Amino acid sequence: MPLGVVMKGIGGFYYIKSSFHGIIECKARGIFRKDDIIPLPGDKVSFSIIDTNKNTGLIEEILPRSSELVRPAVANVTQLVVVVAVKSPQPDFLLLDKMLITASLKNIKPIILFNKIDRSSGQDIERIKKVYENTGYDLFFLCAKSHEGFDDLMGILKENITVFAGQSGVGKSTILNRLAGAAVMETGEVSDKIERGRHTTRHAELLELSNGGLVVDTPGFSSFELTGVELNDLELHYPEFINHLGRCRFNGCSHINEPDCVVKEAVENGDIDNERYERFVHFYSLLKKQKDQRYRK
Ligand SMILES: Nc1nc2c(ncn2[C@@H]2O[C@H](COP(=O)(O)OP(=O)(O)O)[C@@H](O)[C@H]2O)c(=O)[nH]1
Ligand SMILES: [Mg+2]
Ligand SMILES: [Zn+2]
Repeated sequence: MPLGVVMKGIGGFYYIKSSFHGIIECKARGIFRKDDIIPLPGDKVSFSIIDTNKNTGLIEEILPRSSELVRPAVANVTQLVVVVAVKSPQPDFLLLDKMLITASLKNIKPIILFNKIDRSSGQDIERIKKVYENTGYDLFFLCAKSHEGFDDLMGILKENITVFAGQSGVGKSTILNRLAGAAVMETGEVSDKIERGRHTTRHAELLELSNGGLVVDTPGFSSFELTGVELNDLELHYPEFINHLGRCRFNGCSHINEPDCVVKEAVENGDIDNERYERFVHFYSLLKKQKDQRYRK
């Protein structure tokens, strides 16, 4: 039976791309609905052909997923590129760190892409570099308006399903249009888009690049909650903490108030960036509050 990838789903129809048959319009077997499984963009599926002339078929089976994102709803995502504008809109570093943690939680490789470097002084960029260069994340600095830096970015997208996420207006759609070599995504200033956005519902859709990489644009969001992270696991989602873990004086050290804490020492001597650590403390307190509330009920 042929295999393919769900590129998008609209109104009960799924568009499957397969190397042999091209794009096939499929319905899903009723059995999926019964099991409460809906094919998602990114799903690898087996399908049968119903009509070769009309290119229609039926999804027979959804293969096991390596990851599942909820916002946007996409399966088998391998990379999350968090796009941050160095200026306009002002970077939201809490949002950035939340997204990095979420990717790690879902077994997806996080990548940070700082865009609009033409809008900022070298000093601002140096400050951002200082905070993130020791984290172990892959960093990209880009001006979506020029051609610089796109070859490297294109290279890492090959053989991956990559979601581009970030605040509205940071340049996600501009970057994807440049990568695709065509204006496939709607771009523009935030104010125009809010107007237009009212009339359109958007579904996640996979876009295929010339090197075979699959990418997904997401509309920006104003809020993004940290969900599903266990309080005691938060430290594991900070790559720059990993080498220090297990070496604090206390077993199960939260790295907040305990004495002889190796993580805090690393912050003091600059191995771990102070801003990153402060946001860790912020998330830790939030998760702790949520946990305490759950127990009180
Ligand atoms: N100066 C500058 N403007 C950019 C850059 N990238 C995108 N923009 C502009 O920022 C605005 C928002 O871009 P858009 O791609 O729609 O952002 P999205 O909401 O993240 O998809 C548009 O007016 C773009 O032309 C860049 O690197 N430099
Ligand atoms: Mg956009
Ligand atoms: Zn500690």
